[in-house]
Amino acid sequence: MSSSQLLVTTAACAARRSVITQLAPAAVRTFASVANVTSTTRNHKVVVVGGGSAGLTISHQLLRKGKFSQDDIAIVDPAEWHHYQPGWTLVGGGLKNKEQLRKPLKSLIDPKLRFYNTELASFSPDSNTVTLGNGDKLTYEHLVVVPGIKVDFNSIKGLQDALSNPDSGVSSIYGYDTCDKADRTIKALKGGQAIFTQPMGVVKCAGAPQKIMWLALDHWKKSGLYDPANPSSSPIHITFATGLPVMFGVPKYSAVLEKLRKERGVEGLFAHDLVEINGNDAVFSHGENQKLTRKFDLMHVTPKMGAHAFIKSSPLANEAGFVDVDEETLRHKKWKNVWSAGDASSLPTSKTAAAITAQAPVLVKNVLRSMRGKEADEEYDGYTSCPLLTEYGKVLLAEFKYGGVPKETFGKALRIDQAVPRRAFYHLKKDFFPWVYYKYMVKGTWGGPKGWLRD
Ligand code: UQ1
Repeated sequence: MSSSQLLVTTAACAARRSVITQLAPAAVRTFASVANVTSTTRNHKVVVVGGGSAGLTISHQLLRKGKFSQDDIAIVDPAEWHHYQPGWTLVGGGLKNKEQLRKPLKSLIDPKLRFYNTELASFSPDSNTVTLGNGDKLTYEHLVVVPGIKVDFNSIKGLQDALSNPDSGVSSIYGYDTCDKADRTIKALKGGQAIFTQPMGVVKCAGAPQKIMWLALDHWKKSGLYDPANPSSSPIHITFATGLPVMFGVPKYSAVLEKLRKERGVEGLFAHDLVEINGNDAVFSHGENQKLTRKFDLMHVTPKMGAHAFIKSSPLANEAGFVDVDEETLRHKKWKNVWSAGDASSLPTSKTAAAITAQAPVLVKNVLRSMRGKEADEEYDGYTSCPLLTEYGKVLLAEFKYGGVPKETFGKALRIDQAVPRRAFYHLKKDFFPWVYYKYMVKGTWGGPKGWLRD
């Protein structure tokens, strides 16, 4: 997860800069340097691209190993704010205030780290160099590429306008500006059709599009506007329209959620992908070039998401635009001193902050081992998690690894089935995780299901 949107300077600007530095005659070059046009180059042992969950966690875990001096590690990120994005569902459900979930990014970075609060323009992995937006260059021994993914509000026609129109009934918990609009629109709805969407393709936290629906349903139920036992005669009707063929990607949890959907009278529109919003019409594509138009009074939209352009266009990306790393070691498949984790990586697991708790220690150990000339043999098993709110006061704690195989932290020790929604998991999600995140995780001392890290 990351609010760190590393914007690329325009190609034209970058090209102009390199022409000046490469072709200018000496006299002009002197003039250029006086005019502060020539770029500088600085060296760091590790450059971390991105100050989101993965960037902060990895940088501080590295620093805590005691092997690095002042400015050995650098973080590049243009963002002013760091957001606890898993909390935006709680904002949409009226349980948290969005301002309390963000902190100035600068305030979260240890002074021993060098912070470049600027965008990144390009990667030159053959020369161990990255170029910043202002033309300055950083060289490195190891590069950690963790800028997250882009939530593309332009991916659905009419979405931007609908979101910014305060009267539209359209919201999204996937953005700081619109997460509280979800709460306002849910509370304002007294009758009519409510639609909750999930797109086809990669999204972060694949459970969130339905978490907000379950909270809304519970609110309407408590307000007497929705009767799960008698949905057709309730003032409000609820539809979950998803690009996926099922409720959730892991069969064990999907079965439970499908049962809940049926019990609660929610219509399922599977393999339906929202492509356009036109007034109160939602247009979905499905099947082979077929379109379905539905009227709505409230709609919660999950936009499409994908790799940032500056990653997609770089040599580090795979075809889909993600940083192409080994699934177990997190090391780049081509450049041995390049690493990735989190949303920007090609790791075939669900993109969550919980996944980063398991990825970060593996990446850190492997970077340190390879710095000592040793084999990078620490392995990530694909662990990720989705604390899925099914109503106010209850969470189903999905935890799984590669292949959609459950890997439940409390299952064995407490002899419980985490697919059963529970109050204790609700408090983990609402109170414990936001607290442990800012107090320990971003500082490099929280290992997720493993608890606190000691070394
Ligand atoms: C976790 O550590 C964490 O980060 C603080 C989350 O929040 C985003 C989580 O959702 C989960 C599941 C974990 C994993 C920790 C335990 C104790 C299961």
